[in-house]
Order: sequence, then structure tokens, then C-alpha cells
Amino acid sequence: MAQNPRKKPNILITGTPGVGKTTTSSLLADATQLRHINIGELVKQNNLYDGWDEDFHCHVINEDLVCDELEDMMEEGGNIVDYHGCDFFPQRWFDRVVVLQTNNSVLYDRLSNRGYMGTKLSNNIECEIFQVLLEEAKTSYPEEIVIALQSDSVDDISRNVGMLTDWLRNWQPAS
Ligand code: DAT
Repeated sequence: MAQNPRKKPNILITGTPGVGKTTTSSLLADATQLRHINIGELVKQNNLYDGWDEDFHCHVINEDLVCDELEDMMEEGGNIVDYHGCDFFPQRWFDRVVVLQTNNSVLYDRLSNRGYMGTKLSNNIECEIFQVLLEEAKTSYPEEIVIALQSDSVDDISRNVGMLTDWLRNWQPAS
């Protein structure tokens, strides 16, 4: 048993860019009053990066700094963490890890609309085809807390948010 069990659950929403992590997390935060932590935004706001990746046009995040920044909030509980990676967070932080997944052609259109092209676009589509985030989640967390949810349509978002809201409301702290 943890020495200081949290009173509220922490949930990680992960998946390839474009699958709907931020949309889902934001609606879930509205429904549950939990805190939505968008790691990409946190990294930018607090300069938690080591440089800029020219190939992928994104910051190279400093994972240690990100974890230091999050530690107190995660210990307190009540967080929805939204990020396209999951293997560098301490396993003990999360009560549930949700991997959102999207049909490849739907994802292609979403990422093109976002302005992704070339290597960045093809790498992300490959990442989805090969279920990289699902594998990463399964190797980083206990199998029983990892779930994959389809996120192709607005109906999928509503169903996922409803299901996760029920789960979060019914969560009980470890006694
Ligand atoms: P992520 O945070 O995973 O990068 P997002 O929440 O920013 O993704 O969504 C990217 C875009 O796709 C945004 O315009 C909203 C849209 N979208 C996401 N999930 C969707 C879904 N299940 N149905 C329809 N549109 C969706």
C-alpha cells in the first residue's frame, strides 16, 4: 500500500498526435472537475525542453524536468494528463491509462488539416498503424489499467467521455 494514498484518481490520456487526446481530456475535465494537464502546453509555458527538433518541428522535451514539475500535483491526485508519450512517467502516478486510436485515413485528414506534411505526417501515420502508443502503454503500466478506445467520430468522443466520467466518479482511494 502506498504511504500516502491519493484521494482522487489520476488518468493518462495518450495516443498518436491527432487522435483526440486534448478534445477528450478537456471535455472530461469539464464533466469531472479534475485538472487537465496538457504536457505540450506545460513544456512550452515552463521551458521544460532542451532544444528544437528540426526534423519533427517540435521541442525536445526534458522528461526529468516534466516529472519534477508534475510530482506534487500527481501525488495530490485528480489529474487528467494528456500527452503523446507515456513511458517516462512513474508507473505509480496513474490509476488508468487510456490509449485513443483513430482509423488511419481519418487521422491522415486530421493531421493534414493541422498542417502536418512530409516526414512528420508519415511518421505519425506509421506510429498509429503500428500501434506504437498502445505497445508503449502495455510495456510501461500494469495490463489491467491500460485500455484502448476508438476515437474516429464525435459519437466516439461522447461515448468515451461518458464512460471515463463514470469510471472516475466511481473510483475509490486505496484503503
Ligand atoms: P490530440 O490532442 O490527440 O493531438 P486533438 O484533440 O487536438 O488531438 O484533435 C485533433 C483534431 O481532430 C481537432 O480538430 C479535433 C478533431 N478530433 C479529435 N478527435 C475527434 C473525433 N473522435 N471525432 C471528430 N473529430 C475529432
